[in-house]
Amino acid sequence: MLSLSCFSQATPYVNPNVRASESLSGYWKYIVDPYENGYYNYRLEPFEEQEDTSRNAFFTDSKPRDRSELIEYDFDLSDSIYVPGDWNTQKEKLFFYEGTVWYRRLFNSTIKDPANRVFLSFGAANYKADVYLNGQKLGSHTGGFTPFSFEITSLLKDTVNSLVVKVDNKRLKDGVPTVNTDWWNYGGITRDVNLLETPSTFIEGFSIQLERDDPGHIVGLVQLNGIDRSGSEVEVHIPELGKSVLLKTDEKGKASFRTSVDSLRLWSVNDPKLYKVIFNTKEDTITDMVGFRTITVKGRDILLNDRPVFLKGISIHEESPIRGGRAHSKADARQLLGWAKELGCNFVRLAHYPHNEHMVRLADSLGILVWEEIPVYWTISWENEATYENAANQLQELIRRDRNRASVIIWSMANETPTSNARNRFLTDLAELTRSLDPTRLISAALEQSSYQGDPWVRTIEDDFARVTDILSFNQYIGWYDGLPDKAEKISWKIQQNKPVFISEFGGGAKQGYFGDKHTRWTEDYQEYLYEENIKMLSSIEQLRGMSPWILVDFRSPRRMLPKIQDGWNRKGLISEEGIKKKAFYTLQKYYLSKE
Ligand code: GCB
Repeated sequence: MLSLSCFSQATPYVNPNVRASESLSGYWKYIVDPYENGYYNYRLEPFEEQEDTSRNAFFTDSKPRDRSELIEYDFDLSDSIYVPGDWNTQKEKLFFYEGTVWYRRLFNSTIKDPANRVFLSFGAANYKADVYLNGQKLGSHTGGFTPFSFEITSLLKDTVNSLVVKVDNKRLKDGVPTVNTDWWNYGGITRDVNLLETPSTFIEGFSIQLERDDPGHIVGLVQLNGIDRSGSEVEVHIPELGKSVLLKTDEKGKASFRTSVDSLRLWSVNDPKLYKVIFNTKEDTITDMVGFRTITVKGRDILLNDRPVFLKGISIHEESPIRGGRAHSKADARQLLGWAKELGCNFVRLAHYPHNEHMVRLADSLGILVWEEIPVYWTISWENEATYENAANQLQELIRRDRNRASVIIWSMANETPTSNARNRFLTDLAELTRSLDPTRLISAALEQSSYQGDPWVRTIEDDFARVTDILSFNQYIGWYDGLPDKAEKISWKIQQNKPVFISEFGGGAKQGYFGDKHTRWTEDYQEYLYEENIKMLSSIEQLRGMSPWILVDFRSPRRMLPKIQDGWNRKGLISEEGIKKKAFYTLQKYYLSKE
């Protein structure tokens, strides 16, 4: 069962997917501010920390009061940009920009009941967001891929409200991720922004799922927020099952439950059954669609509802092919997961950070299993406590958002991180935190392989963190960074851990439409050959239980600048950025369709 601490973050997350909301999507005004002139005075002191805040602070959204006043910015006269969306692909001049951009949106309050509370909810903003309403700071959020909200009840005006958001996507050495990644650092308010109205005491969060060791029971908990949170009645209602459970909250506003169920249709890949679940209090109602299933590991098998499953997967970056830029919409999710389905997948690895919520909700309804991960990637500052806190916070925000998604079966802690004591401690702490928040799902990390006892032809996994994970996952690039594709048949694997093996990455680049012989790098033929040889090699690992090759679609990366071939794109996609399938797509498809 999920732990209560998952709810206890400083600000509640009010999820627009389970209650009525008003979208603030649309064109917002923006000001590019590379020197953070709207944030600091000329002595580099933050305006917001001065007693008498200057009206030149951009978040005050000021206009000259008379014809003499000096105000050196004007949102009304500035250009507009669409929210949600990254700035890089919307404005040519911002393509390579990394720094601060200020956003402003005016809105009228449409609050229905003055006794209600109002929240502002962001799906994500990359990387740091400072949020102000009517000149007052609501708070800030760090981490580019997880949702956050702020209460705005006391600041909301009946007339026009000015919402200003400072978004800064500068890469930071001690950040999560750190400065070095293989993806584009898209900046901006990249996901939906919503206004939500709740009663004065409202349902802040809930979890509901099948009990891990007893699928005859549903377990869960509810957290209320507000003045009347303690001693309140909550009804958990699943109409289709004829189930209704009445609870009373404790002094902290929490209530947990366990109730028997029979004739439940379990959520599975072939039958992704979702039940409508309704939570009612005297004042509040929220509704969600939830699937019930178990996911466990037994020896070398992964069991979905107690039955072995082979994870036919693909890795995906959160990029919208064809339109370009960060993906954020339901339509983007439909395109990406539609291709995964066509490929024959029952599994996707959402790399290398939490993707938007539409992806996991659609995976729930399509019957696709999901690996989710946080951007603990390559060379994180393992010794830095604040870096750990940041990673842990992103993980908690992800779990809080997706704990009711049946599709999500694996929380991944990290990708290709070099082993050291500090790193092992960091990851082990993250894994412990994850288990305390959610002991029902599996834990993994994309590890690295090495030679067995110095023999380059025998490969193994030597990593202390492998002791902690439920699944032994690793990336390997035989045929691309490590020899040519024909090397694969000469390699054997000596896996020493008695765990299911999952290959979280393999692959190679091809420029769509470039053909040649199978030894010519960048041709579709080379990539096809690489897939054929890798699939053969990996199939010889007796305990292989799945894979998510790298990657579904070509994606933008500043590390990939080879002219005429890469031009700023990592070409390991099975599909080009224009949506055209390469030969290797069909190689993998054939393999997946032939597998149970
Ligand atoms: C990796 C990384 C991935 C890169 C990929 C590559 O191992 O995990 O983020 O994009 O290799 O293409 O080199």
